[in-house]
Amino acid sequence: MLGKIIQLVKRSDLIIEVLDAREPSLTRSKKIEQIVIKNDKKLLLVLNKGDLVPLWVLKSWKYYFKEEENRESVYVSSTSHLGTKKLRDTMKALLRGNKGVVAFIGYPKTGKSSIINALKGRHSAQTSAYPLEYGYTKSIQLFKIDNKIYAWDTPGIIPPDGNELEKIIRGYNVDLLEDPVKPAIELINRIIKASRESLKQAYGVDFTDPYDLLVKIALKRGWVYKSDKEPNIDMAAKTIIRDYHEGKITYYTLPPNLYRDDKSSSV
Ligand SMILES: Nc1nc2c(ncn2[C@@H]2O[C@H](COP(=O)(O)OP(=O)(O)OP(=O)(O)O)[C@@H](O)[C@H]2O)c(=O)[nH]1
Ligand SMILES: [Mg+2]
Repeated sequence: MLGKIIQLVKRSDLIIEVLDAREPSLTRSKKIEQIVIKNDKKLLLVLNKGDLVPLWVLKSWKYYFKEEENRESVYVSSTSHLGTKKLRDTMKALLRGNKGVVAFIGYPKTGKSSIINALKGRHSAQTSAYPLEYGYTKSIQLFKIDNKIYAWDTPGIIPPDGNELEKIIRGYNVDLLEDPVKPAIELINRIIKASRESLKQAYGVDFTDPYDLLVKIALKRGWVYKSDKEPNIDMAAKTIIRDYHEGKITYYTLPPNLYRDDKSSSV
């Protein structure tokens, strides 16, 4: 897989790493960033799903990336079409107004395809498909953004790594999990730390602890085993993980040292 990423980086002028604005640190791939830097390519961080995070948090992350790493970032919500003009302008500026090819990379489910769709507009169409290799079912696709900019969309190019919690935050396929309950409980605990209210709202139930939330979701939706009428916790656990990626749960994490960029007012 690394070989393919290197190939892709080499044939692009700008690399956009798409992060989940709720978990910018955990959805960053230092490995990919090193490849980009080694190949002397420009890197832009995009915090997507910005609609799930307060504006001051998005600004704090932007400020943090700039201050700590001198790295440019843009925050957007691709599904609400917020910040997409700013992103387009930043891409153009980084390409210095020249023609260029931009590669969108990132862990699964961070919203790479949604961003490209938001940028494409109605009139430009998909231009070609570039098969990764013979027999590989997924493909890296090239899209036309405008007259000068083309974009590679990459599916599942970074395998979700790390511990169980990190893996699911990084988009590991829930259907492949042997036991979805344990990581779901870890995820719930992490979300509770930031916002217990968001889970209550998302599922319309109150709960005492993560396990109780899974039980209540299962019962509310009628997911019980026929034999003993016990709640199907596995199904509730998978649902929470899926909902998390589909952008139904709002919460945030903050940069290592809370950076508040009160001065900046532009979105
Ligand atoms: N709330 C919210 N949800 C979003 C946003 N962008 C994407 N999503 C949702 O996140 C999920 C994944 O989006 P995709 O665009 O398919 O993500 P991807 O990175 O292309 O995923 P892979 O191709 O599987 O790697 C979908 O359910 C989207 O609707 C956003 O800005 N806000
Ligand atoms: Mg995609």
